[in-house]
Amino acid sequence: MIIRIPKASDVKSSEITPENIYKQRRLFMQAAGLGALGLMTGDILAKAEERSLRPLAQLNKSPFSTDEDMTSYKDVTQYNNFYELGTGKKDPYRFSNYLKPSPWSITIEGECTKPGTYNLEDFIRPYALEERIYRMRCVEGWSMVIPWVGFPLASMIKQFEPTSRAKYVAFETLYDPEMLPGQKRPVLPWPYVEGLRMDEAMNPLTILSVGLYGKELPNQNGAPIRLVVPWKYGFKSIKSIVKIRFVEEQPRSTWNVVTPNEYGFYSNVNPEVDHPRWSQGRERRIGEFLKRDTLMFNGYAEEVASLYSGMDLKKFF
Ligand SMILES: Nc1nc2c(c(=O)[nH]1)N[C@H]1C(S)=C(S)[C@@H](COP(=O)(O)O)O[C@H]1N2
Ligand SMILES: [Mo]
Repeated sequence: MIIRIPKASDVKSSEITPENIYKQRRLFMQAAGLGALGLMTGDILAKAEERSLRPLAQLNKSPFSTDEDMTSYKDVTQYNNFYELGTGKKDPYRFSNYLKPSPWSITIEGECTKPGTYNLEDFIRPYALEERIYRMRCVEGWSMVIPWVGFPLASMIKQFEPTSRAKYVAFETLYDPEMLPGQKRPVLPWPYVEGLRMDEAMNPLTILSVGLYGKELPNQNGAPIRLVVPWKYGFKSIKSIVKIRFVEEQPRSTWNVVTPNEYGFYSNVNPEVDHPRWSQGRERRIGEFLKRDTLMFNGYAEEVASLYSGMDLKKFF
């Protein structure tokens, strides 16, 4: 069969319409702030069917939980920061279907006696899941109360037997521009990376989360597995983790690499150390109208202040 490829000059004016519509759509997308992702109308429609999230059975509520009012499921899952799925607050929800969190594997590397690559199910099987209702504070000045489902990072660390050289734990998000289309643009250096000092990682408040509100994690919240460190600004809680490495030196963390004068490695919530461009003294709890005071270590001082005794928190911000 012979296929005739038309030249541009062959195209009749009546056939130009679809291209005009395409251009109009593109202008609309740019106006809506979505052009940066290069995503078109069809992509939004792909959102129509959502992934069904399995309920997670037999959860005990951790005594570390706060009894404050929880942020609505809608806000927890439709007001997000996950730049791999767009920079707008609703983008991660809108574009969540790009991410396929199953099958998923995690690689454990570095200074430990049991490195290896595990599929997610095998990786989490040894741990009892529990519910942890935590305050979360974003460096941008908003906060939420989220009922996470997860297990202590410390339990996992013990399983892999880090050597005495392991002073820090480094984490990496998936790099896959098809599943995380925000990675098609150099908004941040990809993949997103984060890290904790070993004693921070071992603190009982630090968890790996695989769910929220009693169900599996929605993609926009970092499915299938993400870190949750409630006394630090939200960006430390890295999403959609594929790699965990035990290291001797302080690892890189994405926002510190991009803007070191604004974001330090520690990034503990601290109302006394302002961001260079705004105060950190107050915050808006999503769903509430009036602002409230931000608490030292996001209200978790009793549990974590001792980790930083003797450190100048203005220097190590
Ligand atoms: N990989 C990755 N992890 C990330 C981010 C991101 O852009 N990419 N954003 C961080 C920021 S700034 C915040 S406040 C929290 C938000 O988590 P949530 O959307 O589940 O509330 O995720 C953090 N983890
Ligand atoms: Mo954040």
